[in-house]
Amino acid sequence: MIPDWLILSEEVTIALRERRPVVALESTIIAHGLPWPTNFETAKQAENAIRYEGAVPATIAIWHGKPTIGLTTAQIEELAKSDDVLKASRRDLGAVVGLKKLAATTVSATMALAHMAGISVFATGGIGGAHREPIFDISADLTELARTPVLVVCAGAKSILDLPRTLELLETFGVPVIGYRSDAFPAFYVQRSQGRVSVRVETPSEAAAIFRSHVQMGGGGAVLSQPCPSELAVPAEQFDKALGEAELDAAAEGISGARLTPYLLARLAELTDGRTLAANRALYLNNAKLAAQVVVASDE
Ligand code: PSU
Ligand code: MN
Repeated sequence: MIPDWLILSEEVTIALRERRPVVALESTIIAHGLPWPTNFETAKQAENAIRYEGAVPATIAIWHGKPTIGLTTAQIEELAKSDDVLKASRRDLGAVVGLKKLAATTVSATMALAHMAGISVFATGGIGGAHREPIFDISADLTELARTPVLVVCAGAKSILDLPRTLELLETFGVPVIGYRSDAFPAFYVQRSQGRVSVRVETPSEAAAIFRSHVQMGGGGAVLSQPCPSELAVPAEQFDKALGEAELDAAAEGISGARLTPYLLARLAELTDGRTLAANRALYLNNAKLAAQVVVASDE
């Protein structure tokens, strides 16, 4: 049963009732991850990519206190344009709903709401994880993956993070990292990290089969990773240099907590003349398409 406080669009309600494939999308990438108007264009393109594969997109946010599954184009545009949208991770859901706020949901909060609505596949750009030293900051995306049975399709974890630590935490939490046609754990804008996925697949239906078995045996979430398309991936040396500078800027400006990831992403876009932005867009659309293929394959 879907709880009555959860608002589902008519299209999503019908699709779920008829057991048609549905893919969840988050809204932090729209409100805080990408700048206007790239955010709005990319959000619409992600939805179109999902439809093209025969699935229904469900973009999720907290709309003035109402957890909403399946935003309208006008709502997506408002999130994309507005400067005062809150960023809600798992711990913030009670606060933004209780106080009737407008909030974008991160991977952790989107997973939680998607699961409550009965949606089990979700596409994003890159998940959060453990930040690099000396910062102590571990994304709630990891703990949500540990407990909520949703498959998160992504280009690995963000390249701004400590990826070996992030992978170790995923293993500790019992989260399978399924590599789509690649053994390497991708690094978001950068094609690959030194880390390895826990299992590799060649087809969407293999990924669906692993996820189904994982959940059957009491598992929580899983990651399905695919590298950024090679034409647009940022070379590792260029990325590392820009990140070094962005980290110094963040420290100098005293940026921490929920503001850190959006700050670093925006600063990196400036420092790379928009290369990280083009990579983010391409990898996100690629993930939306793969997520739809997996959910379509799960029904077969
Ligand atoms: N993927 C992107 N851009 C983003 C995000 C993911 O391509 O902005 C967001 C997701 O919502 C993810 C969040 O949950 O970044 C991580 O934030 P934090 O590190 O504060 O947990
Ligand atoms: Mn954090």
